[in-house]
Amino acid sequence: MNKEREKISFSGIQPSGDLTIGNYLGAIKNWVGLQKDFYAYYCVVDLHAITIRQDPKELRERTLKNLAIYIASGLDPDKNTLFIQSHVPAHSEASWLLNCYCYIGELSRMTQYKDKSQKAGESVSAGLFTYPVLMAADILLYDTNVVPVGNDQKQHVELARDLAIRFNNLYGQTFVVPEPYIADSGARIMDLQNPDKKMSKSIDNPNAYILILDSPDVIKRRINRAVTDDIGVVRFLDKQPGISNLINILGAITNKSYKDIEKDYDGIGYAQFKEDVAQALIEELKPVQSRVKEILADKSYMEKTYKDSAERANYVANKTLRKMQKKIGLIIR
Ligand code: ATP
Ligand code: LTN
Repeated sequence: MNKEREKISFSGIQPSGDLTIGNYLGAIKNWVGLQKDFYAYYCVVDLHAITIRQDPKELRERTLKNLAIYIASGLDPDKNTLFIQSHVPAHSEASWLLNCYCYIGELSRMTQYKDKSQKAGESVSAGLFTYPVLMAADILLYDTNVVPVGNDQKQHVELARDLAIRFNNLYGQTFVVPEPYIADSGARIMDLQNPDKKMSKSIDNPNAYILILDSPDVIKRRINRAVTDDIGVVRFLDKQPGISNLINILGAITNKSYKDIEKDYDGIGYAQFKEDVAQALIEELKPVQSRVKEILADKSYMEKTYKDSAERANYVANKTLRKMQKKIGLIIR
C-alpha cells in the first residue's frame, strides 16, 4: 500500500436533495483526487438529512442514488469504504457522548445552524442544533487525518478539532485531530440566479442550480439563464459575481486558473463563454450519468457494496467507541 494511503480522509454529503454541481465540483471531484494518497471513508449522511423533515420514500431513493453517484464519479468501493451513515450505530452513540463535551455557545455560533433555523421558523429540531456534534462523531470515529469539504463546512470541522482536543486533554490521547481540506478551485460554486449565495440542493428555484444528473438540454438552459452583468468582459472580479462563478465552474472542470480563462476569453462575448461552460459541464457529467444508471440497475451489486462497506466501517467505529466509553468510565460489556 502507498505509504500515504495509511492516512485517512473522511467526508459525507446529506441525501437532503438531489446532488448539484456544487456538491460535485466542491466535494466529490476532490474526493476522487485524494483517493490515491489517502484511505477514504465517504458516507451518505442520512442521519444528518433528517434534521430537516424528509419524505421517507424519497429519502430511501436518494440515499441509494447518491451512493451510486459516489461510485460513478470514480470512487473505488474496493479500495475505500463507501457507506451509509445509519448502518453504523456507533455514529449515534458517539454523538451522544460528544454532546456532553460540547458547549451550547459553540453550537449557537454555527453559521449553518443560524441560516437553517431561520428558514425552519418555529419548528427547529434539536437535531439541527446538535448536527455538528454528529458530524464530529463521524470524523473522529475513524482516526481521520483530513476532511475534504467545501468552505461552508470549515467551521464544523473546526468544532470537531476542538472536541477532539478537549477530550484528549481530559482523558489522554484518544482522537486524531483532523484537518479540513479545502481545494482552491470549485471550493464555492454559487447560485446561478443569486451569485452572492452558494448553490444548494435544497433551494426552491430550479434555475438556481444544476444537478449532476441533469440532461444536456437542462444544463444548457440553466447556464444560458444564469445571471451575469452588463460589463461584457469575462473577468474574475467582485463586481462580476455571476461571471466569476461561471469562470470558477469552468476552472474546476478544466483545472485552468481564472487568469488563463480570462486570457482565453479576452475579446469574446458572454454568449460564447456560456456555451463553452455548458459544453464542458455536459462532457464532464456524461460518463458519470451513464455509470449511475448502470449501477442503480444492478441491485445486487449495490446491496453487496453497502453491506460490505458497513461491515468494515462498523469494525473501525466500534473500536473507537469502546475506547471513548472506557475513558469516560462506562462499563464495557
Ligand atoms: P443543503 O442545501 O441540503 O444544505 P448542500 O447542497 O449545501 O446541502 P451539503 O450536503 O451541505 O450540500 O454539502 C455536501 C458537500 O458539498 C460539502 O462538502 C459542501 O461543502 C459541498 N458543497 C455543497 N454546496 C457546495 C457549493 N455550492 N460549492 C462548493 N461545495 C459545495
Ligand atoms: N455537514 C456536512 C456533511 C457531513 C460531513 C460529515 C462532512 C456530515 N458528516 C463528516 C465531512 C465529514 C455537509 O456537507 N453539510
